[in-house]
Amino acid sequence: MNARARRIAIVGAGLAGALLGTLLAQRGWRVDLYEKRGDPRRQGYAGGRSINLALAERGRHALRQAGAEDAVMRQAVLMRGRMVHFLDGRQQLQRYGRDDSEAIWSVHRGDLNLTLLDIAERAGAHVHFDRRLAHADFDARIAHFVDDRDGAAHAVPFDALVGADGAGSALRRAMSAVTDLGERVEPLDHAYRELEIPPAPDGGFRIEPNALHIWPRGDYMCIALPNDERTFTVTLFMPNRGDPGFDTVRTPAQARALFARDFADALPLIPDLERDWAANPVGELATLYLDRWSLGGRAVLLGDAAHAMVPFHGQGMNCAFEDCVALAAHLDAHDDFAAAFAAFEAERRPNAAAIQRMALENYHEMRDRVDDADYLLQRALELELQARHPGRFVPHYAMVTFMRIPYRVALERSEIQRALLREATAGLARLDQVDRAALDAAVLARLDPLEPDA
Ligand code: FAD
Ligand code: 8RB
Repeated sequence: MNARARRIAIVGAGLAGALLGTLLAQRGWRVDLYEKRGDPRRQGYAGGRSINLALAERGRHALRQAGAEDAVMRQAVLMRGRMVHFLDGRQQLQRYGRDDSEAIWSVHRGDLNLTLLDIAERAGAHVHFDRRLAHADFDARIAHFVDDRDGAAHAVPFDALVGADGAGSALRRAMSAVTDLGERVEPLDHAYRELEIPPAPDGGFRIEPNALHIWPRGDYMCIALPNDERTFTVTLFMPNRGDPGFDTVRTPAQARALFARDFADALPLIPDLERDWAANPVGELATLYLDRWSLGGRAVLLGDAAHAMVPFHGQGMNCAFEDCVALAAHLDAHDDFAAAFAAFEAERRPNAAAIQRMALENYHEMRDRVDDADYLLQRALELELQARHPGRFVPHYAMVTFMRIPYRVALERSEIQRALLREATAGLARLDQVDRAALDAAVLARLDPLEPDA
């Protein structure tokens, strides 16, 4: 692209917007970011959403490209596995990887966003706060922003717009007004509500800090992620309708009764359960599918704006960050926006669809499988096969979380592996009953070695 065209406007300075702005500014682009909220460094962070997120290798790698990894990791809390809380109060740590180099990290959303904004500005990106995209004229290439403090309108000419404005994307709405993006929203018939475990009286963590806690209960579950200020954010996921469901568990007293029955060891950890229940809204969960993410060379969507997903693989942010690295690379490699956007979309759309599907599948695994004997047998066999066939049989969770192979490849291989595990353990109760010779032959026949640098 000629020097004059290396100029881009990004809508949304959330997680993806701030990272993409950094990556492009570092490559010499003129970057303008427009964010509907005020500057969080001046008025305190008003994210309004869960305070922590799980960061995995895909996200860390993207942060590394932007020189932001060290600043983020300084505030991150290690989660080395799932701490499963059974109904009888027993707990069991199921490690995510072979050692602590294979782990996920809990990061504070507000701190992360602040760190990324600082880094974006230091790289030379221009961040304009209090600018909410209202609509866009793609023929005249003018974006219309509103300052919600005084209602003032601001018209801004652009060369190309990137929509990093989240699941409720205003840019997506503007694009849909002039073209059919093939938008489909599939709501999950489950929702969530957040609660908090405060620090212990001595200021420490009330439960094991270095784990992602799960209370699997079949059709519903609680999870808890640690925060560096010694609290945990607890999320209850439950059907919208049912027993229990958000239609029957409505009042704070009904919530306490549910916790007393099904999450008895968690209840004493949440002293303000009634207050949290009343204060925090029920959040809806859905998957957003689009057939197209771009409008010629004028606009492109990424992150949640393009492919919002259910939370159960903890990959929404990680995937959004991976999108940023891919889009920056395609913008550098192509002479015009239309070609760059088309190449980006071709690369990322199948991968987004794959992680959307794996995220839906992991809900079932988390709430209903992690305490099941069949599952534990298959999991043990998976670890054994990983050791017997390094670089060929890699556990599903590791492919998604600790590697950067395309999500689409992870999904394909996971399906083959799951079938192998199921066939090899059918009707068996113990690992020593598995027919190793037949299984080894099947692994070699059905799985190619992974590329060495993936
Ligand atoms: P966002 O981070 O939502 O950023 C969008 C930005 O655009 C915001 O700053 C917003 O103010 C701004 N904006 C919106 N509309 C406009 C407009 N009209 N004009 C200008 N600006 C606008 N992912 C993980 O990987 N791991 C996790 O553990 C995890 N936990 C999560 C927990 C919760 C409670 C939630 C809700 C999500 C979680 N996610 C997690 C998903 C993750 O938060 C998202 O996938 C990620 O934030 C997407 O980044 P984004 O930049 O596309 O959107
Ligand atoms: N959005 C996560 C995992 C996988 C954990 C495992 C799951 C809360 C909203 Cl539900 C969930 C995971 O398989 O053992 N890694 O990271 C994060 C998760 O939920 C986040 C905190 C969340 N996301 C709306 C609520």
